[in-house]
Amino acid sequence: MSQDLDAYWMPFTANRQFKKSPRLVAKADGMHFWTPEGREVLDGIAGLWCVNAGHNRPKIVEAIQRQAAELDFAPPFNMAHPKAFELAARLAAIAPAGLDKVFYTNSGSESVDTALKIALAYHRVRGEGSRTRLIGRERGYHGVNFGGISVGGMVANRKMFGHLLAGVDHLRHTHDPRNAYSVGQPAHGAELADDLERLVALHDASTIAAVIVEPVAGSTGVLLPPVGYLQRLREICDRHGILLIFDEVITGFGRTGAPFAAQRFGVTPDLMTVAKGLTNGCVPMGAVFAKRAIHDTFMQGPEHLIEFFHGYTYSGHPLACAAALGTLDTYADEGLLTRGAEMEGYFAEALHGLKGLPHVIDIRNVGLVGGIELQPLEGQPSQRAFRIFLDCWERGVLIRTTGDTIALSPPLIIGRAHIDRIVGTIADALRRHA
Ligand code: PXG
Ligand code: PLP
Repeated sequence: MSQDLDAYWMPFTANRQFKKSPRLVAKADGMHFWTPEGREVLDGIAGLWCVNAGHNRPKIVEAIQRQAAELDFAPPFNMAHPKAFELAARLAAIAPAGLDKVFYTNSGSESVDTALKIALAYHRVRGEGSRTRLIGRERGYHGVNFGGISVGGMVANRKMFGHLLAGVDHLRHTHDPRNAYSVGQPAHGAELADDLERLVALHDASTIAAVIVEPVAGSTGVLLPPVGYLQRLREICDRHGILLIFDEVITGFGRTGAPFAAQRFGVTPDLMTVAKGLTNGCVPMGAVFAKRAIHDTFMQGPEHLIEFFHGYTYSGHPLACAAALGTLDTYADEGLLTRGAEMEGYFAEALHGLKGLPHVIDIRNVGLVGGIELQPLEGQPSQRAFRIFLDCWERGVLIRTTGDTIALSPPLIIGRAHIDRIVGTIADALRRHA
């Protein structure tokens, strides 16, 4: 490797280990990456849960190229460009019923912090400014900004950064060993939603603004909502005037077999955060969907005043809007937002076929998301899964590991032969590392 790797401080990476044996990709198309040396690697994780339509899709590439030549930037404050409106209308049309207002950000982390701010400000503008508490959940991942790590539940992402936001509390996570090897949603644990009642009893509803959860927790190992859990959370929020926020940064745009997990599970939140699949990962972009009534609550007072003091230089960036429109076209042309439901059966069967292989202790799935949990190596958490990751990479399959769980989230264009190849490569790796 002749390239100088020194200056780049890499995110969420063991920098020293990586730079000793770097893994680079230089090209991508469809279901595959290629390394700079030209070695083909099958993408089992849609880049990083984001390239839902597969790589290098013509409508997206052309939209970005055209946009860059036509309008490189448009100021988003007090100004706009047509595609920002066109995209918002298209997004509202596929969103869960009622979530028809769209606020743009540049990432999932920004979407989360934006949604938390909308929740706090909403209560305040409607005269309930005492609702300042935010409730997250253990093992939640909501990005890396201060709001997101405050409501998040990953210890390593929190412990180095001081006191975080004040007044945050957490529900227990829903992972329960009784549910091991459930196909799809697990049976046990709806009652864990009652934790919210416990926090209401402790803090009083008049102090709680919102609760935020991932419908399916992705980053902490593909944890599904038990049957009835999200419904119960919705009921408790309604009873106490608490806003329910779904963080759909991973689950959005077809990942669970419906356009959004809210639709898959039949529960509609008040606010919904997205990113990743919004632009097929091609240009950074995120968004927050809000119920019309929440948006309209802000629309009071003199018309010449700003209603919500928030926004980013790159909110609704022209390149991002163009990429998102090309992405929505591609999803629509190929039925990708529901293709996960069609492939779910085959994917689930392949994944659950790994049961009984060395060190496998649980397998979880929904749509085109899978989690394969391994027994950690004694005293070396996450190392067993990392060895499987390296083994698969060397054999041309890209997977992702989090702790000792292998996470799969392939592009939604995946075919049966790709599924066989990914799962077969993992099976061989598990046998080799028995
Ligand atoms: N919320 C959720 C639910 C996410 O999964 C974010 C917010 C933050 O998005 P940004 O765009 O700021 O990264 C995420 C991101 C992994 C992994 O493999 C997951 C994410 C990001 C990087 C790695 O676990 N999710
Ligand atoms: N820091 C400074 C000094 C700025 O001027 C700005 C925006 O103008 C920001 C941070 C925020 O940047 P962004 O809008 O890209 O989030």
